[in-house]
Amino acid sequence: MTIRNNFNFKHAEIFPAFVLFFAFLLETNVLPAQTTGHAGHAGNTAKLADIVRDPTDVPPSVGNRAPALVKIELTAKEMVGTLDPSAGTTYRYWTFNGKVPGPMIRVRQGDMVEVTLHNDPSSRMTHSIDFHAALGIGGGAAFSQTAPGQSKTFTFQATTPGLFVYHCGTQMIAEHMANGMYGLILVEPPNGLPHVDREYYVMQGEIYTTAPKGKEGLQQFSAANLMDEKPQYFVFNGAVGALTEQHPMPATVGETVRVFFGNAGPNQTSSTHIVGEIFTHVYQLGSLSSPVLTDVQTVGVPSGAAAILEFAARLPGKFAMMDHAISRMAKGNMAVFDVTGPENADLMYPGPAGQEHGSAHGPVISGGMTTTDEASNHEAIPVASAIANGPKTEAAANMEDMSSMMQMPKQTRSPGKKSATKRATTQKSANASPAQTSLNGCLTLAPDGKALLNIFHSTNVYRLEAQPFLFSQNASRLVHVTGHFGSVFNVEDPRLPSFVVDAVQPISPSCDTKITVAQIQRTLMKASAATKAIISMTDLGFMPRTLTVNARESRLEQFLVGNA
Ligand SMILES: [Cu+2]
Repeated sequence: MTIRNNFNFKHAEIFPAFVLFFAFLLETNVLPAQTTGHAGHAGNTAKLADIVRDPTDVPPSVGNRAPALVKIELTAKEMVGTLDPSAGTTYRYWTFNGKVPGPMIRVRQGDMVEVTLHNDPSSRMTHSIDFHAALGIGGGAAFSQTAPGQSKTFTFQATTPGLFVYHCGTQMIAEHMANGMYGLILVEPPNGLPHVDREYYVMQGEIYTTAPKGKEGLQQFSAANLMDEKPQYFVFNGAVGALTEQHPMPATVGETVRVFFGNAGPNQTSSTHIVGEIFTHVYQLGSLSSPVLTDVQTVGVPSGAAAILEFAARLPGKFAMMDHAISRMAKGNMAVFDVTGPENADLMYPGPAGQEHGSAHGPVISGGMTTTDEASNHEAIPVASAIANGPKTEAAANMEDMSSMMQMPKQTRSPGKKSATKRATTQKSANASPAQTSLNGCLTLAPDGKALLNIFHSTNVYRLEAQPFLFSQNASRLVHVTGHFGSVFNVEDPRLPSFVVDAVQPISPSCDTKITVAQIQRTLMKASAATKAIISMTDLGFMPRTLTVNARESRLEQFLVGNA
């Protein structure tokens, strides 16, 4: 049994006795620190660092061992890392052990945890650590204020099971947290958590910069945006694309998956959700002593809190996890579970029930909604609402003339960006009407992963916004979309006004395929019959690698066969 007596502690004379007492009670053993970090004291801030935390960096369960003394070493390092690879954006992060989040720490209820914080000599700032799992003023921050090149040690007892956030507790704390100084500590109950097949470590964070997202080069921290609580980036594990491109999280059909999820904030609550999955078990707010929630769609995780989220991988595909405050996707908030294995047509398949798949179902009945709503599926759609902002005569003409259905309808621009483009001056209609309209064009991909609709017979390009906007089957296709103009995102690039998508109809399998007028006609007929349909999740999936940027200059006539 080893107890190191180097506390920087006011009551150091009584503390060792206190520790010895508990060590005796708990039959304490000394264990190596169960952290995932690659400890080291040399920090090279001149080189671009990979600050992204691999989500598989999860320490093993405590199993059935007795309480022990666990020694944790952490090193505060300030380093320039990639914030958004797609835009060449970099940022000066402040980290624990060079990664965001810092190491996940896994201990047992009743363990003594001895924490040594080193502050790398290359640091500019003092740093410290505050464990939400610790009882005591500042969660340890009072004993761990560490100047560059120095080290501090303190010890706490892990009294309470649960998943807890830790973070730097040096003023201004919000800045230290926004810059990446946070992580999770899991205090497992005796015998640990129930077995699952895979465990992942994911933390959401906010980054506040002076320039909006998408700017190349080293970005400056913005204290003003931090105080306004308006982050320019919402990231998982430190950077845009960290858990989509860099470390998508694999699983196999039939496996159970557990996510140790923390929200570092420092300001916003996360509404964590996986598209196309339902959490089977949720340890809400990270509590391991409360009843477990079952069958949950979206989990609220406040800033400075955590949750344990579990699901069963039942279908193959790319399952996107994000904050369902879904505007944040455009600010980088996205993770992917890449599930492989056999299809399960009992759960979902394209097309009418039973067709090709022969899956079992009960007797066919109508219903599921009110008779009024059912009848509304078959009502004629008023002409005026089908074409936004056009005079009725023009709209009516458009409805009759199939070739002009392929023309650009008059578009509505959101106010406040008049100077942005020449096109704006050619369009008088600046009133942001939410009226439904329809567009035909070719889908391509923006550098930030958003889908763009390149309109036929026009140089206009629209950024598409939906919930979530994740094309796979529709990628790089000629498509017909219905929706309305206007979005919060056009502030990012005023040349790309947004089109909020209600439904997408593929016209042809690719932007390079020749199509016939009849094909478009059939698509439009289908579209008008399905105006009320919400965009189908079966058509969606997160597969950015399969999207290709092409045909920005596409024109319908290039693809048409015969009369246009
Ligand atoms: Cu700090």
